[in-house]
Amino acid sequence: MNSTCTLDSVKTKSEYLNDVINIAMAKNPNEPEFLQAVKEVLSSLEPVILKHEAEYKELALLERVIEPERIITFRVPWIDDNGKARVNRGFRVQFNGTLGPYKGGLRFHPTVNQSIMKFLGFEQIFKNALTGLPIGGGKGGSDFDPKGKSDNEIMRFCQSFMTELQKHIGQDVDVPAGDIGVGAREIGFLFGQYRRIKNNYEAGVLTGKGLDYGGSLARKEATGYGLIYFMREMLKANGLELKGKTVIISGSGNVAIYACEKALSYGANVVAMSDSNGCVYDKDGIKLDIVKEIKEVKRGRIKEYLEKVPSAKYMENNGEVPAVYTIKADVVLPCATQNDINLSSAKILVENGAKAVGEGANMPCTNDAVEYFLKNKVLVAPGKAANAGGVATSALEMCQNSMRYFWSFDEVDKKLDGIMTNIFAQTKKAAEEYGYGNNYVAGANIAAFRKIAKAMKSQGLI
Ligand code: NDP
Ligand code: 2IT
Repeated sequence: MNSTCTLDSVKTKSEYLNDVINIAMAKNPNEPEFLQAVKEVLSSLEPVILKHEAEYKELALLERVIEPERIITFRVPWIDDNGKARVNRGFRVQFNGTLGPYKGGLRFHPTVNQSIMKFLGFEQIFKNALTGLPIGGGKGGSDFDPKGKSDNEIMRFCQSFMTELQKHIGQDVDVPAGDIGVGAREIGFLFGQYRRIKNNYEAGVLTGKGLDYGGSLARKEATGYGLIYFMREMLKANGLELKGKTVIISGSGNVAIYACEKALSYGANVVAMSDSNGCVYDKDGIKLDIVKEIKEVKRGRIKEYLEKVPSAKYMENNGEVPAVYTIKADVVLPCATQNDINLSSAKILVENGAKAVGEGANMPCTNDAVEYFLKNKVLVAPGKAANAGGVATSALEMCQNSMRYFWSFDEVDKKLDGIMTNIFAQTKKAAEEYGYGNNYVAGANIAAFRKIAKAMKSQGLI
């Protein structure tokens, strides 16, 4: 989705903070998603910055936080099934390596550009800090569109992409994983090419690997399950629970499917899921096995759900509010892409009685939509905290690879639950400490920023 971020300045009580936001806008005028993420994070840090203004200014800390350590862009040539030469653009943004090797997914989607790569890399720094695990922030991908491509085309593309990317990654340098359009199939092809070029079995160079060659049990489920663990904690802290709640989910990919699975296990009633064309509404409850078959096996469209459940309704997207957000729900889980919920969608959701929004996707709500939710007492679980279960479990995969050992599904799942519970606790504590009440959006930014700022200060001016 296109950013709806305006290029207006943000005014805070900190002159330093205002200056840095103005610098960001002047230096990145063509990067609306990146500026949106920067403004959202930095403006919520106001009380922290006011406390340490002189020190941070002297260290140029904020200027460094918003400047990637390195951006790599490269040409990805490949041959399609008709023998035609094609070219895509590849990216890797190595944003901040203070806490560990750069870590973050690869996105293959036609909308990928530098602004989107940078906003994702920026968010990843804070998300990874919240996990408490030793991982820095990075992101990558390509404007390659995997839709409609054969397995052979996907393989040829992945091999070409890795032929260049391998120069810049390594298990102690930068560890990519999946994101939109990149799942186990793509990670397999990427890993194979890396191994071939390096002549070295470096299992920890990629995560999200297949279970038969170094992948972690529960990594596939981790982002969606983690989102629901975070949601459980957030609801509990506010006297609510998932049991009996009506849930709508945007998307029907990896995050959406496993968020649905865990929400169902807590007794929620998930009534809708979507893809970029539209949504299915099944008031009797989504039958997840059918969605898995359509999406994980056939790589089909969500509309095909009706072939198995004719009583369900299909609603095509048209207009600025995606169809899924017109359905009444207590809990809303945007698990598709950025800026999926704009102010108009937020208004409809609030009018329909939404109590909580859990961001499974990265930055799925526009900044004005988040503000509207918070003003109307809707709880918001911010993506950089709520969807951190995926990258946290990736870090657990790296840990298992280093040990040349593996844990059972239950062991990984218990660790994941513990990590998400802890992320919520840190988020809540920071929000309360800085006078933000149950604004967990600000709480997550503050908890993460304090960790990064402290470590950056220790490592000197680099
Ligand atoms: P998948 O590729 O598995 O699924 C993406 C889903 O989102 C599909 O249903 C897709 O529909 C939909 N979607 C993608 N782009 C758009 C768009 N422009 N408009 C409407 N719908 C769209 O990706 P994931 O489930 O892995 O990722 C979903 C979100 O979660 C992303 O924001 C990602 O960054 C985030 N995330 C993923 C993690 C992971 O571990 N995988 C971890 C943390 C966050 P269609 O098929 O029609 O394109
Ligand atoms: O946005 C994300 O956190 C991911 N796509 C997962 C990254 C990872 O390294 O597992």
